[in-house]
Amino acid sequence: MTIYSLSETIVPVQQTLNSPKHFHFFMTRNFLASKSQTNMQRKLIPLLIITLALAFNLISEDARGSERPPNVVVIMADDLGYGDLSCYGATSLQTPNIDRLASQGQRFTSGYCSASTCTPTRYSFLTGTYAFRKKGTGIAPPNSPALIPANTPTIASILKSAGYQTAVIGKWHLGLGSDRPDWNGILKPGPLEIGFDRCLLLPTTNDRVPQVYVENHRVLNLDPKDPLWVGDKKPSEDHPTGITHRDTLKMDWSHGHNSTIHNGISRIGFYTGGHAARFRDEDLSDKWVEESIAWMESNRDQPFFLFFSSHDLHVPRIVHERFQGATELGPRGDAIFELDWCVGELTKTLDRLKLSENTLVVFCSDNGPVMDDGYVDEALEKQGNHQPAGPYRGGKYNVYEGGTRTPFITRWTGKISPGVSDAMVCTIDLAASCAALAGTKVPDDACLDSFNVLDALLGAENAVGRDHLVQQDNGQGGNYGLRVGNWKLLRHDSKRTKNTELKLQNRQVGRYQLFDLETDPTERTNVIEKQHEIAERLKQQLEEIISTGRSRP
Ligand code: NG6
Ligand code: CA
Repeated sequence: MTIYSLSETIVPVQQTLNSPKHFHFFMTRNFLASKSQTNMQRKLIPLLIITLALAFNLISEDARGSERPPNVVVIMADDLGYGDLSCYGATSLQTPNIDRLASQGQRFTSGYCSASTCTPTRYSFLTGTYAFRKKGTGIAPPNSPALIPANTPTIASILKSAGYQTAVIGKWHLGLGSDRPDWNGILKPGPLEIGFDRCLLLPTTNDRVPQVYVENHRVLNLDPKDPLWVGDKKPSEDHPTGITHRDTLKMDWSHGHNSTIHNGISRIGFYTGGHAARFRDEDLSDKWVEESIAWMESNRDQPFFLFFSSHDLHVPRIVHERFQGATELGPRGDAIFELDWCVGELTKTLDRLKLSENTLVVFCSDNGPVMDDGYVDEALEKQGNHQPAGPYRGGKYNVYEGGTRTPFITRWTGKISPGVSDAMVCTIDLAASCAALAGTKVPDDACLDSFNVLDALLGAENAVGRDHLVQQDNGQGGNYGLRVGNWKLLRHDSKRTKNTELKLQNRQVGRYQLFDLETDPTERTNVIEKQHEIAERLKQQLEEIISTGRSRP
């Protein structure tokens, strides 16, 4: 056997071992260079090559393991408040799976979403830019066009450029299409145009029409012979609605939500057709969990980013039959229980695929809690002692702490030491922080308000997170909160609010209020007169953040 044939046998061995090609080229070329070898050398050389190749393979396997950036799984709940989980103090229901996640990772006491409604928080989470900077980012209607233009850098596109596979599964609520969604054609732009490789979506919220899934660019299971029409006017005189057929509903509405009926529930907006594509509310969570598991399984060998966007506990709170009555709190509590089940299934899958030690899981919410959000579902009647916003004032739709300070948990087995963190972090920071995690850069003109708080997310000792945070209610020109350390400034630009307490208050208070969260976490004592200097400093800081168009360096 000549050394030349030897090299031919070694190369395939090395290739199956998956060791870097330049290594064996280097090795074989150097040994091949000398033709004057003794017999002994001829016998030893192949052995040496094999030994070195094996050793190098082991080393490089190891190096690859530590070089591979971790997967990122962001689980975003809908309308989940600070006090809604047992790991955040709830006693009226138990959330064992989320509690386990918290006990294995960091549980944040100052974790925020950036807005107190869904669309602006999701806009900011994906783009890393405050939604108040962009017109039209308030709660999106059923026929909303895509609110994030194609090719906008997002957490998904940033991770994709770092070699991740990316998917969003669940609620979208950020619009589809350029002028409006083309329900029977190609739904573009959407997630696939801003960095996601795959999507399976509920287009808006489930209290808005239509109840169909969008898979990548199309409505899933749509029969072309039964086109889907979506609009905001009643399509015909005899079209059944929540008003005309109220006595047939399986869940009554309390305000709004009285247009087209599907699955015994009347919704916001009208639609006809697309019957084969329609889903049952009860099956949403199962479908998304099943899809997420399949997607993680098929992407287990490369870094992936999964945005699991739950609909629990948004209205209508219709959980799967097996969870109905799971709690004493009625459908709202049952939806928290269903959410907890989803978290359990996803984390179990990571364990089964042996990915928990290579996956950063972030659990968060899109806005604070609301009880009656338009359906008669006993949320208030069965509330008992349950405090959905925990100790905080307000909730969904306003800029008190309860509107945006929400459960926030990070877990990365073996990397994050378990504990409770007071560092201030926000969903808007995930873009810059995950870029750092993946070892890539955020473009200078993107993610204008996203701070790299990775050390806080990973539970580093003494990490403080951000030093300030702007909170907003809904869309542009609404109300703002600015937290700096323990100080919280409220700026009321809009008297248009769905929150009666705030509406009344907006009439009574001036444009600004100041609270000391250390001594007054429930924002009851306005100290704007007493703390004039601090108030002026915060007013100016807020104005600068709004007018300069960015808050990160
Ligand atoms: C409101 C809806 C509310 C909910 C919210 C959006 C009415 C009366 N109220 O306009 O039910 O859908 O929009 O919620 O229609 S969010 O969590 O997606 O922001
Ligand atoms: Ca929400």
